[in-house]
Amino acid sequence: MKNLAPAIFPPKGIGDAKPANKAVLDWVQDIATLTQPENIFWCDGSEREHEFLIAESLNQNVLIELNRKKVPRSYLHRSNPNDVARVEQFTFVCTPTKQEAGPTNNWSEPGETYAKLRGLLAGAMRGRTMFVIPYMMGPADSPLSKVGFEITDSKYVVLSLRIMTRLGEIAVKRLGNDPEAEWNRGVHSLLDINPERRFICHFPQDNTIISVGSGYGGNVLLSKKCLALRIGSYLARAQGWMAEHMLILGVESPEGRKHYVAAAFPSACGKTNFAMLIPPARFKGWKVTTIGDDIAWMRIRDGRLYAVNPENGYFGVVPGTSHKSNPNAMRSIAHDTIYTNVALTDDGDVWWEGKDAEPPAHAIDWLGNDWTPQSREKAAHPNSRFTTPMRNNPALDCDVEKGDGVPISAIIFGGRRSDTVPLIYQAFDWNHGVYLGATMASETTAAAAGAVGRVRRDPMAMLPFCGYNIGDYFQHWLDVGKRLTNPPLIFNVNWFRKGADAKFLWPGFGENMRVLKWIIDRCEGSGGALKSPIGWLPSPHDLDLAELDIDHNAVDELLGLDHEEWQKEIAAHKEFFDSLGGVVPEELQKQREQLAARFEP
Ligand code: GTP
Ligand code: SPV
Ligand code: MN
Repeated sequence: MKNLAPAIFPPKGIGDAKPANKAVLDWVQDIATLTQPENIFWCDGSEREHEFLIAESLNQNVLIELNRKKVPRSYLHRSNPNDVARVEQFTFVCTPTKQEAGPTNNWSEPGETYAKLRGLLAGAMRGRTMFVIPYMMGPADSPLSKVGFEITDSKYVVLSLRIMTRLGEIAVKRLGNDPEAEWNRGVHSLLDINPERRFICHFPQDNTIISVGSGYGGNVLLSKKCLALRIGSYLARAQGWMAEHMLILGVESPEGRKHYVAAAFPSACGKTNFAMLIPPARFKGWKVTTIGDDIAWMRIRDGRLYAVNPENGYFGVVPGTSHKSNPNAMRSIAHDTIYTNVALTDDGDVWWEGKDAEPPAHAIDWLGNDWTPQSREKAAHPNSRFTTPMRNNPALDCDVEKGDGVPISAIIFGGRRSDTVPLIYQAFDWNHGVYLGATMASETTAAAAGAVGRVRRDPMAMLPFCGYNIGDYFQHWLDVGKRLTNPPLIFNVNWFRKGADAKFLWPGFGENMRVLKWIIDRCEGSGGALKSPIGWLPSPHDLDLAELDIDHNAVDELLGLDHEEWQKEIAAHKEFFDSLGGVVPEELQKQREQLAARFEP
């Protein structure tokens, strides 16, 4: 087998930041004995370490340097073509019983799974360097923050985690020397990047993740989906908080009144774009700021929900990103960014479908092949990504490091639905809102391997990320509601409804401010709405659509309820609940019956 990750040998003073905690040292020793690396590299996140790793990654073709004038300190990485997205079918939750993992997770027995994985890891790092990465999720002084260690044989993972997490000393300090302290154990090995030996396994009871056979994204940056969501959601339920697949944004009116909202949209359904929204000219004086673009950790304080973003950077979808759709993202990724699976132009710049301006006359596509505008293949993979520090975001919220988090006024659910679901509506109350989240659906995207465009139920956008029984997760949401004296209002949006011509009816992106404004109005008790069977619906004049080039019919269609479509939708809710095999809380069954009854004449 070709060695995919040849060892590197740092000079003195680099790679020797060995922590003191005995539990960590014992675990590293165990994994090293098993995987047999050439050497161990203890990461500290320093500038010197970074420079050394970049130089070695360039040497070994893990990274390609981009044109320093066009995109300073930025690099292109090409993943293996068989390894370009999360693999849900190879993702496992290994609780002691299948029932704890629940009907929506792949389950495998922990003892057998450890044995299988240890078999695959035996000798896997021979001739390679084993990196030990200490990282912290969440602001420095937050009670919600968590420490993780990731062992990996991938330099790309080290360089990416340096952007995505708070890496190094800060985590080591937070953990301290108590061998009983809570921290997450993550083991990752590329093995030979073979889909047949690709497994992403979670052991919630042990706070442990083992990922093998992939080098891509959410499969290997174990801080993200594996810790912050799957293990995170498990810990959150046990400890009384929430770990959610949500962006968090701040919105400030010209008068200086500020609200924070959190929004759960499934993968590749618009979180990063919404989190970085720039209001259109009509909304002069309004400001939108970003707390996070993918994950929210929330706790209850004084009867309200407060959220922090556990991450330190953005791992965002590249295709479609332009100065028109998302100027803040374009500015963020103009420097100090790792690009994965985009096209490389002849002058060392990056290109992708949907970028501003004309396509280059010639480029090298994400596979490394020649590409011209006449090529049938896409230049960038549909799930190509940027990895960029949140500090690059011109719209970063000033309270992003606030340990207490920011108070959440509204929670928004939303999916990618061509039909049925209106642009925006509001739940009647918390429990009804939980029902909206529990029954949301979305057309599948390139963020996960498999068919694209198939409508599937994706409760709270957590279907691939809930680390325990989904019925217990629904109950946790209901229980949190009981503890909130000042709960956020809950909404549902759909940017993706299509007209008869199969085109999006709604312009989306910055124009989503118009919907956000209505949400804020509702939070302040001012926005108008009509009571409909599915919830509070704005009428066209309740939304500020001034200076927007949109047809009246399109607006009617966007806000309309087609009773026939909703009969099918309610039947699909029932079918989904039934498919979960009796774990759905009584309250949500009742919500469904009430919804059906509201449609009766
Ligand atoms: P993950 O990182 O996978 O969790 O995705 P995400 O939810 O952050 O999605 P993102 O904002 O990256 O958007 C995914 C795709 O949807 C991109 O191609 C966007 O251009 C497109 N998109 C985002 N917002 C809108 C919108 O308001 N309208 C339309 N039509 N497309 C949008
Ligand atoms: C998602 O799929 O929701 C992502 C990308 O945010 S990944 O990190 O690959 O999971
Ligand atoms: Mn995501």
